[in-house]
Amino acid sequence: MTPTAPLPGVPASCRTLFVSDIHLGTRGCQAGMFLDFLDHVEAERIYLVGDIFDGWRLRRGWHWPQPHNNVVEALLARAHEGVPVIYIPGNHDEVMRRYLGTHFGGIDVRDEDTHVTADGRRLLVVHGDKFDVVVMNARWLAHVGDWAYTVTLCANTWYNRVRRLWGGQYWSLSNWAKQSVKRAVSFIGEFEKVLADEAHRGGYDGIVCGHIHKAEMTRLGDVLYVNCGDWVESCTAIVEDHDGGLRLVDWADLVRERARAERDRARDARGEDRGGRRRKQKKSKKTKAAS
Ligand SMILES: [Mn+2]
Repeated sequence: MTPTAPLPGVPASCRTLFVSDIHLGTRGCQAGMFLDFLDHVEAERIYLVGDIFDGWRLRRGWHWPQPHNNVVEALLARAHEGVPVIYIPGNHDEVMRRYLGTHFGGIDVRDEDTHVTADGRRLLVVHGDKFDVVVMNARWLAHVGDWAYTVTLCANTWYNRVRRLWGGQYWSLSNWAKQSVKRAVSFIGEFEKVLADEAHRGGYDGIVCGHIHKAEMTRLGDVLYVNCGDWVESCTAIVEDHDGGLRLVDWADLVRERARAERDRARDARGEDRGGRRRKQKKSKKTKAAS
């Protein structure tokens, strides 16, 4: 697929594209924006870093307009064209976890993956929900041994499995944290730290995740913490250039800039200044100089 006109800040072609938390099937999903973004970038490899659709919501009320279908079709089309697409399920689309290790329509479903950048850095790619319980208990977990960390990680999976058996909702740590600003701020900091620690523990150069709907690219200790953000509250993605450089793309911001630039161009063409007034003075001077 050939991308449409390039946009400043976004490479028309990139080595890898990382996106997470699209939440197809919910009213908040910005499917149209995501399709527009996908139209502008050609990627050699695509990572879907979890919560691509929202199974928990779908069960309650079906909301699946045409653009949501188009997103699925666009991703399948990329896979069909030979672009490796790796799907790492999250907690909202965890039904996909039943298909770990399988391959459908050219899409690989994996629990996690190791991505090696063009400049040789090893990045662990995970959604991030399995660290919820660790994030909640980070304070006391810091004082106990490695075994407690492992047990807590396991507990998270089982806790939610049992909850589901009883017909309960997935208990969302991020939703809980969002109930107060103070809680949200400390939660985000804790989440970032726990995930960076996990990368460090595994000897990775960095970690790519999603889950908390907060795009970020920052160095924490000796590892790179990268969060894809989301396509609900914001429209963000992570792009790897051909030389291995990573960048955070804020699509909503770029679209706004594009619209502003187009308005300015149209105004310039009409001979108006940025405030919409005709540039009479300047024009007459120019004509004088020309004559
Ligand atoms: Mn999630």
